Amino acid sequence: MDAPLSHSPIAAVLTPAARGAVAVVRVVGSGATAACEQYFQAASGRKLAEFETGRIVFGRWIAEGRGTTNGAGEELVVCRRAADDVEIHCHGGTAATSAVCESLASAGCRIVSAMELLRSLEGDAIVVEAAEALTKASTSRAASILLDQYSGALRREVDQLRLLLANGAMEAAMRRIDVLLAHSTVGLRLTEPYRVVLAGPPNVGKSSLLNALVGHDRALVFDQPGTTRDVVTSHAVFDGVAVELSDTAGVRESTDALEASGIQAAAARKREADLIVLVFDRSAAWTTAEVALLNAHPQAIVVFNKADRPPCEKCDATAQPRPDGLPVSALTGMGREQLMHAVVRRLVPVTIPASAAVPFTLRQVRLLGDSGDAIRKGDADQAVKALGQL
Ligand SMILES: Nc1nc2c(ncn2[C@@H]2O[C@H](COP(=O)(O)OP(=O)(O)OP(=O)(O)O)[C@@H](O)[C@H]2O)c(=O)[nH]1
Ligand SMILES: [Mg+2]
Repeated sequence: MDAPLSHSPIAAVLTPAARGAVAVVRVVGSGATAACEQYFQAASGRKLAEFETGRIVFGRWIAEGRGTTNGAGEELVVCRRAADDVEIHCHGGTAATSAVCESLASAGCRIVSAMELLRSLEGDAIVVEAAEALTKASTSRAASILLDQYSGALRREVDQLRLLLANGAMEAAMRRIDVLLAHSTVGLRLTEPYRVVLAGPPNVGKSSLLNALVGHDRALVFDQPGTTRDVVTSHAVFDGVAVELSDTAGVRESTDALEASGIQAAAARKREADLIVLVFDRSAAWTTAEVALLNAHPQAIVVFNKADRPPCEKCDATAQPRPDGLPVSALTGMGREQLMHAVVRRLVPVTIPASAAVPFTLRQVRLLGDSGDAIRKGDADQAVKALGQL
């Protein structure tokens, strides 16, 4: 009979299932080295177990099994990190890793996901969550904050909180939980971009502005209103913050069915947005249509594009004056940086100090919230219990 699964070594591909020069498979647990030895032949002819740990060993992976010495097999390097903890560095892509994993499965290893492997080795749930989040971080700012949590910033803060509660310092603990929850507004968005929608009347330069912000011609620009019909998205990084920018159809009454459907798609995108940037043309008349758009989106950042042209001073056709807005020119790039900063200030109002503790999963936020609720009720035991689950 096979050994129980929990006693088998476990193996996982650590690198993503994508194109890459090198992929890494890790094998851990009692019998890991023996399992690798069934397929790995060191170029020197020595057995893997004879090399000291930490040594990088070049050789071949002979999928047919021990004893095949005809020079076939995948060239790779293997490193024993510890007695029964082996890393196999093979060619990237999926073919080589699949072949290695098939061999390892035949040798009795249980093949698991990279996160499962980490979970089975790492006792600290925050470290596991940070490792997983790190694989999804798309900016160095996000990666740096998550690396701090991986290295223990949040764990140390949780330990401090437990100490404070044990000493009856309920108010101090509450203040620190409030800081953590404020930081979580940033933490929860480290692995997905903020959704920013460029909206406004037709022909004001929304598509031009999208192109200026992302630095290449992503959206079609034309000197006639009603050019953009579908929602056009592009990704960018503003001050280290990942944003998904959506350019939308200009809003106006339209009898054209296609344009009307584009305007509907724009409305749907605006409803899902974290932030709307309302774009107007500084050189065009300010009418009731512009006022209606402005009133429909009171939280929007207002931008007056085409600021390279003389402003339209005497052509306003409504009693409601133009609001304050950021003058920009998609044509010359004027105001571009200021717009990016304004967007980031709005999306990320909290500044995270270096090495600060930042909760970054809903689980963490829920448990911190539970702990805070218990403190407010004067229940220190319950507060500690919630923190204990972190
Ligand atoms: N002078 C000047 N012209 C601009 C600027 N931005 C856009 N334009 C011009 O304005 C016209 C419309 O630009 P688009 O970017 O297509 O405008 P839009 O708001 O996306 O238009 P729709 O998709 O029809 O709603 C084009 O002729 C652009 O070259 C600007 O900052 N300055
Ligand atoms: Mg457009």
